[in-house]
Amino acid sequence: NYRYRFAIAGGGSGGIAIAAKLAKKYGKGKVVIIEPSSTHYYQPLFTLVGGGLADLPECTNATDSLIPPGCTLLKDEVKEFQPKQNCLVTGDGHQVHYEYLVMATGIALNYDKVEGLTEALEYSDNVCTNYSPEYVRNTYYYMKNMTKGNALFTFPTPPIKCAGAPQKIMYLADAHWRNEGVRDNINIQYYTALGVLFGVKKFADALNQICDERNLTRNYQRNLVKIDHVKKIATFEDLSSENRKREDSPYDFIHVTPPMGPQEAVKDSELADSNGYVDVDKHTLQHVRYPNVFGIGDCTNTPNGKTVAAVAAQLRALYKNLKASVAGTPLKPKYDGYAACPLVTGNSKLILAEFDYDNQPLETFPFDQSEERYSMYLMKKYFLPPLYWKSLLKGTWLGPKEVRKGFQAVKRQVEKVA
Ligand code: FAD
Ligand code: UQ1
Repeated sequence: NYRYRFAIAGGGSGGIAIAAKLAKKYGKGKVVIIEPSSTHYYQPLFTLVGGGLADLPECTNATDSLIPPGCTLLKDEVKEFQPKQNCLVTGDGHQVHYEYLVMATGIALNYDKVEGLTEALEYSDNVCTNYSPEYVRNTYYYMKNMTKGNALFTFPTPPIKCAGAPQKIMYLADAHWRNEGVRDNINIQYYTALGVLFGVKKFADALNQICDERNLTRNYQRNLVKIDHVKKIATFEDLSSENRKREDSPYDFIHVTPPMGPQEAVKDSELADSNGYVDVDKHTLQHVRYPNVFGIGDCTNTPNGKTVAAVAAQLRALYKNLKASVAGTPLKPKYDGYAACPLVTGNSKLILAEFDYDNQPLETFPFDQSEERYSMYLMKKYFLPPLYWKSLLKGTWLGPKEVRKGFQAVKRQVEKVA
């Protein structure tokens, strides 16, 4: 049995970042991270790996090497949460008692919810997904082999992490096939369970225009339910029809975004809401029933875009509120729902969508971010990965709020002078 002041369930983006902050503040031996995986991935780069613009080692580090000084890693999964007893139980049967618990278990990828998908990813040479490190490299290989026919890109029923990723890879594939001179022989179809291309109108308008110009067909309210990789047929449910009519669509290449859901151990626990996600206040990130439990990242039920960018912004509010909770003072700092989605729209082009809980744009830079820019692509490829490894995971990057404020102040001054 173990006893720690702070237990962190999950050592992904959010778990490591908050552990770093807590260990710095409260000292050695107080924080335990419970994480089963020996490899940690910077998932935002998966899109570029799938597009042949980065390689997997750039997204990869050993979990051991990322554990902040003063923290302990328990290489195990949490099997059971017992919040009434301030305790959790691991897969190996250890009990971990805590004063405070931070939930950071992420979201589960449910490939098995689409009939035939697991087999198709394993055994076919044209069904791919950027969402998992074991498959992401295939995307580019299959893309390179594709010279004619139907190319499909899917988006499942939400919530999912990085809601832009299912279409980013379509833009990269389109660019690749144009470069190869085979684009005229390929029919590109985007199938989304949603009724819109993107949740924030300003950016959706820009993306729709790109799709129109590049002949990328959008099919709305279509949810992938089955893949027959022998016959090469994808089956979709029409969510707009009364009895969810099924439609078959033959493919020669398909990029699938798997359905996602809460982790098993969380879903069945007292920490979950009725949908299975960790039930926290969307502004303070404190659990609504257990005040010594907080949540960060993809595992919670806050209605923000599930991204690393959101994790960074949440870290600011979470850390301050945890400190207040320990000190017995009122919780104040509020998370505004900030999330960012760097929409790669070509080999060296990017629309940087940033927005809040109300799906209103919340842009950092003093220019129109809905325009495709090379500078923003360079930022995604060269600036954000080191920002992640060297700053977010060390607990020192709390999102671009201060940068945004700085630009706004300069803009006001310039306007005054002019
Ligand atoms: P994760 O980083 O996924 O970590 C969760 C951890 O919990 C994992 O290590 C897991 O092993 C562990 N865990 C799970 N169950 C248990 C358990 N029972 N006990 C203990 N540990 C457990 N974000 C952006 O900001 N920009 C992007 O451009 C972007 N692009 C993306 C593209 C792709 C293809 C993908 C897949 C993601 C992308 N994201 C992007 C999203 C981003 O990676 C996630 O939102 C972010 O990593 C969430 O952090 P997290 O800590 O909540 O979860
Ligand atoms: C960000 O902070 C972040 O987390 C480190 C991301 O995830 C990789 C992002 O994609 C973005 C866009 C941000 C926001 C950062 C800036 C400088 C606008």
